[in-house]
Amino acid sequence: MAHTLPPLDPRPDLPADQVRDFARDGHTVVRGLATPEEVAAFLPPIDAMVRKVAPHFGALESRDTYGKAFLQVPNLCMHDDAARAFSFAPRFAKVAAELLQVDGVRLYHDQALFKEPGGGHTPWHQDQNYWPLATDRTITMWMPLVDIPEHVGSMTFVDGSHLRRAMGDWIIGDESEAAYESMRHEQGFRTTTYGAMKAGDATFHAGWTLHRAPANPTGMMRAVMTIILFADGTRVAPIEAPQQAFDQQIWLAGAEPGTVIDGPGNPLLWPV
Ligand SMILES: O=C(O)CCC(=O)C(=O)O
Repeated sequence: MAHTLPPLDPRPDLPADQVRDFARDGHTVVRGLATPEEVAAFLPPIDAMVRKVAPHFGALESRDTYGKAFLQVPNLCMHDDAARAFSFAPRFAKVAAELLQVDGVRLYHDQALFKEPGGGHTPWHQDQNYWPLATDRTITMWMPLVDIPEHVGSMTFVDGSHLRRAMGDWIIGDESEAAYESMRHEQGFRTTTYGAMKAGDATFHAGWTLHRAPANPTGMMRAVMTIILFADGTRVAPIEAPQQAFDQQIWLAGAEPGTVIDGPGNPLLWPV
């Protein structure tokens, strides 16, 4: 219940060189952004929500590559007080605003990404291919709620790829994996992974940063919560692909291109 949850209060500012490096690389890690005790308070309600809907995903073997990558459960904050306290946390939104170097950030949406035991790789993709947001000031916080060992691993990012913006128009799947993988060989991308992570560590990546994640060869559930935020003042972008029309309806309440995004589904999370 929300009243027993620890408050995720803001922390002091990030070091200036971390903000500078994020602008250059399009990704960073903040170790210990939440303490093990704090995460332990949020894991049970989030885990229960994911496990409740898990049967709807069907057997792992019957899914396509994207479906095998994780149980993707969006909008937890709209259905549960504890998830709302997590996803609306000023601590996380403040870090996002600092990294984006903007005065304020709004929620795009949250989602749990639980990679099951035996779950497949997450194909190379750029998130912002999905998002009709007329800004490059977008960011995802990706926080494991359990310790993730080296052989499960966290994401791999292509350094500086966010500066190229759209590198293709693939949505996530076998095609995006093959296309970006051959680009990687041809162009010799420099990549970074932060490897093993503790519960409460978090990576942040920009919406245009090209990334993937390895499969889960273990018997553990890779329980991860993500929060996607964008700069306050952002407008709806022209709709150029079917997945963007979907996002426009689901995450932006159908707001028309050119409209400033400020509806109740996209609350201002920083400053509070
Ligand atoms: O959790 C994963 O495997 C990938 C997550 C991801 O692609 C994202 O948060 O943008």
